[in-house]
Amino acid sequence: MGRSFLLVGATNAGKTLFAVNFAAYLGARDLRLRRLALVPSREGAGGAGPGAGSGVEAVARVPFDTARRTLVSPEPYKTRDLAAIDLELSVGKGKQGFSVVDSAGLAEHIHGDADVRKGMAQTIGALLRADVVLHVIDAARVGEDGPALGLGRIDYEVARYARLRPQYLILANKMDLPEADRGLGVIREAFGRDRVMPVSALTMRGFREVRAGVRRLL
Ligand SMILES: Nc1nc2c(ncn2[C@@H]2O[C@H](COP(=O)(O)OP(=O)(O)O)[C@@H](O)[C@H]2O)c(=O)[nH]1
Ligand SMILES: [Mg+2]
Repeated sequence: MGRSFLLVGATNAGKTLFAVNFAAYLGARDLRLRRLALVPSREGAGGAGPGAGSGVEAVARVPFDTARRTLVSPEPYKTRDLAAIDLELSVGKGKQGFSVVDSAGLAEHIHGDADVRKGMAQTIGALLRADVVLHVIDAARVGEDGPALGLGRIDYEVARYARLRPQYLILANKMDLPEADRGLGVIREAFGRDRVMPVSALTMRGFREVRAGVRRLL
């Protein structure tokens, strides 16, 4: 079954675009998507995958173009529930499977829509179980808003939970945008230089380093 890598972070940080383009980068033919139902894990460990006992709603194979068009959106809360993408990487002579789990974005306020609230609760549940947490932060927004406002309380909360997991990496995303360099500095200052990887989900910058990081953690 392999380990689960949970993508988590504020809404609009680029989690879904990262998931889709990283799968494409690893050479997958299409997106093998398992939508995970809102069923809590029975075992309570081993990630958010069905191996952990959570219910599976549906399995779909989605072409990358369709996924980018329909799943990625500037409008918040497009992703409302957990979706696992099954992937594999060559390791030595063989292949090792793993999954990248995309999650509903988190926000500070209590959202009016019950489905969105449920999605957030599910994300927090997954955060407490993930083998590896990939915390996605929009570095361009952090750069624009500056140190005081750029990092939302949500990112500090995610970091607090994520530090409890065995592995925790931060993807400083949108490095293709002009303000992102400054944002990267702020993020490193706040969360430590070692775990922060600069990436662009759009241009795939930094994907080689992420792949190397993932391979070490399989
Ligand atoms: N310029 C740029 N835009 C990005 C990048 N990653 C995501 N976006 C855009 O940011 C918006 C939110 O992306 P999405 O993946 O849906 O964010 P999510 O809510 O975290 O899943 C979309 O309009 C994406 O096209 C990136 O690396 N660079
Ligand atoms: Mg999303």
